[in-house]
Amino acid sequence: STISVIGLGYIGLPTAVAFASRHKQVVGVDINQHAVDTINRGEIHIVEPELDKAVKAAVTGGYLTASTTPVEADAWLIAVPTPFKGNHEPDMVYVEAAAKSIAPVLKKGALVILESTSPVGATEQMAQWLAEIRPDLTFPQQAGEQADVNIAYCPERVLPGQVMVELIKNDRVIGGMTPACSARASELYNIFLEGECVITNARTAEMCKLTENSFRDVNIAFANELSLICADQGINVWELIRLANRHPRVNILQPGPGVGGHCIAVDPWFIVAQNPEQAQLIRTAREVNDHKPHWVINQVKSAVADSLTASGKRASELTIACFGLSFKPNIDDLRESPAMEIAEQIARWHSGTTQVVEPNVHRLPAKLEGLCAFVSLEEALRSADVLVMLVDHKEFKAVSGSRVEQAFIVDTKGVWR
Ligand code: SAJ
Repeated sequence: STISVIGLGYIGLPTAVAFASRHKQVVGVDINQHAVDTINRGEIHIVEPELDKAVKAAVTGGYLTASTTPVEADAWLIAVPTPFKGNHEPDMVYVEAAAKSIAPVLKKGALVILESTSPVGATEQMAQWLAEIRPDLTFPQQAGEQADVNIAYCPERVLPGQVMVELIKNDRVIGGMTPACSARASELYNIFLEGECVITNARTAEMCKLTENSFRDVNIAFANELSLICADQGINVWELIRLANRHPRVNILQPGPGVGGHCIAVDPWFIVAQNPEQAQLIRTAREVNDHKPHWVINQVKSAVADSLTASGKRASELTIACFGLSFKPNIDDLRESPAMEIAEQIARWHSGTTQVVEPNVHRLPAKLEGLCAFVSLEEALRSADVLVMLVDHKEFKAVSGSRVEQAFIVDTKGVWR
């Protein structure tokens, strides 16, 4: 039996490889010719620990091939992006395109699984798109348990940086359109899954994915709000959280420069878009987290003012160093990173030098070219007047407090202060 994965990104490619590593025949499909060519050479176009070796083995073993056009398969998994539009409404164009591309090659007995983070009702919508193109087949919305094609929503929930482990170990929510659909989907994932398949319906599974990331967003917003309150009250928020977390039922997350990545900062909006009246807390959490970078920039401006007063320098003679660009520690992923946004805004505002230190990338991202100087950790610590700690990379944590004691510091991660 053949498995086809549509979308060979951060979720689709590791999933394709997981099946291939269990010696299943897998065809990965992506509209990006470069990605397809790279994978067919046994290489990867994204960064994720252990993924390179696994792809190489799957391709050289003959279990994984990539293509830009769908071919026949027994099971399909759709793992394409679901971004939001300008008004924070989910954009389903990629799911729609994926569904419409596989519809012509669907056959009786096929299983179609949607993995992309989606608004409630998306799986039913996808089933509708398939049914419109294939009136010769029956689908669960018409034929229930007797349908020719089984359809389920099974969200991914892997943590970037630990995908290869979490993909196998995490429990999986299986939302079939019928119990038969759920049973087929569970059977498929059990090919590689060590975690458990937990069965529900498609709508609950869709909401479950959105809920998981909204839960995290709300909790991070709580920590970020505390950091603003504590700054105003002259209290060290890191100490405060450490102390509060000694309570057996309190577990506060860590404040930071804001929330980045393409999941936590996006998915809660799907709930808000569908239930604007009810989703008060979820919307406010998004706003609190989105506001944090602007607050940090203002902190930097006042640290700069203090430094100018203390040193008697002119602004153009003053050097600001930003530590970290990625959206979380010890990775090289700069997408939707609040640290990037802060560094860029500071550099545009500041008339002197703005330095950037990012041990996980080799050179300055194009967006910051001509704006910032890309320097080593040592150089920044030696030459900068104002230090802006944005990402708690291990290299930064290793710097002893005494080396940074002299400078003016804005520390969004509580590493140095
Ligand atoms: N962050 C904080 N404080 C914290 C924890 C995180 O400010 O205490 C920030 C991070 O710096 C980062 C952002 O939040 O900017 C998100 O990072 P993350 O590590 O919480 O999550 P992601 O985006 O890498 O992955 C999340 C995970 N979801 C949950 O933990 C509920 C992952 O399991 C999902 O599969 C993934 O989203 C996804 O694809 O939806």
